[in-house]
Amino acid sequence: MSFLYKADPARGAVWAKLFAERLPDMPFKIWPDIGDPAQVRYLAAWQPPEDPARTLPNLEVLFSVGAGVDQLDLSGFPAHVPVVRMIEPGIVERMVEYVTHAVLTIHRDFLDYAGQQRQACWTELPVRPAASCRVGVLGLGMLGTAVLERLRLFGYDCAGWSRSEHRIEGVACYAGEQALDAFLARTDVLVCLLPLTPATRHMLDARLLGKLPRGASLVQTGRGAHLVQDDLLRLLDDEHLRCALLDVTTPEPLPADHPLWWHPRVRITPHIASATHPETAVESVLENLRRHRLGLPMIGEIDRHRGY
Ligand code: NDP
Ligand code: OXD
Repeated sequence: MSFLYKADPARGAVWAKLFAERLPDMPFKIWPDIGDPAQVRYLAAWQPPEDPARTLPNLEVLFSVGAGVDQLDLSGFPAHVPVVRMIEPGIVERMVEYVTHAVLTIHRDFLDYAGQQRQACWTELPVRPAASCRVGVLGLGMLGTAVLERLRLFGYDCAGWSRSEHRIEGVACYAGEQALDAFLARTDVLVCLLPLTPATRHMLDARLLGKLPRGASLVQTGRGAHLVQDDLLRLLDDEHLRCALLDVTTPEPLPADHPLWWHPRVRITPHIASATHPETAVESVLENLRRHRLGLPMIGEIDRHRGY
């Protein structure tokens, strides 16, 4: 019985060391050195091998090395193979840092000041209290909830939107399609932390973004395909939207001549908002291996029909 890792090799080396210390009886393989494929019972991957049912005929669990699972082509995995996403504190904390920085950048006008600096311009802009800045997070899961809990401490007026009802102290929670317009109408900084599913693909289009108040901004930390990029450009040029901070795009990376790279009201980072922290990620996988062996539910198992 072996555990196969197929993702970033540098992180894989850390996983291998931790597995050797914590679970020495489990041979740990790093793709493409998979050993005997029939021995592979567990796979941790960002992108799984092609035709997994044939390549890894005895696979029992697929672990995503990320919090999202849309990057995994699950069509080749038999229905009995559970798919488990990454639930670990490191990925949560990195995302909280990123979104906090993004919201502060927008609220405290740092994009404007960067533009002013390029023109050697020294002009004070009015300082607005955090309470006057209405932040709205799409997605109230592991990441959206943690982000809102932190932003609330800065005094932002916080709200979130999800499919089902949630309760988060100090946060106005909206649920379902019927509540979306009201949520958007009270949002100055929209943060996307949704999973990419058929229901959320291209959801951030002109229709939805147009329901934000004039002068609102976007922080896009979900997946590139949530956003209709041409619609975003149009809304920025019309000054309906003030600015956009994009961590994810379509494609990744954008071609060098893509207008988003050069737009003065857009800031782009290369899908680094968060990442699993190998030490805590391995802890989480080891706990799930223990649960799987005992026949207990694993933490982070997704619903393959729902897509998250
Ligand atoms: P979770 O699965 O914990 O939460 C997803 C949330 O989205 C839930 O609140 C869910 O609602 C809501 N949701 C899903 N579909 C819909 C829908 N159709 N309408 C309304 N709400 C919906 O995910 P995480 O918080 O762990 O992660 C979210 C995403 O963040 C990941 O899928 C990934 O795409 C992205 N990500 C990006 C990273 C980056 O570096 N840029 C890093 C890590 C993740 P409900 O609670 O009702 O089910
Ligand atoms: C993830 C990511 O889903 O890094 O974990 O995007």
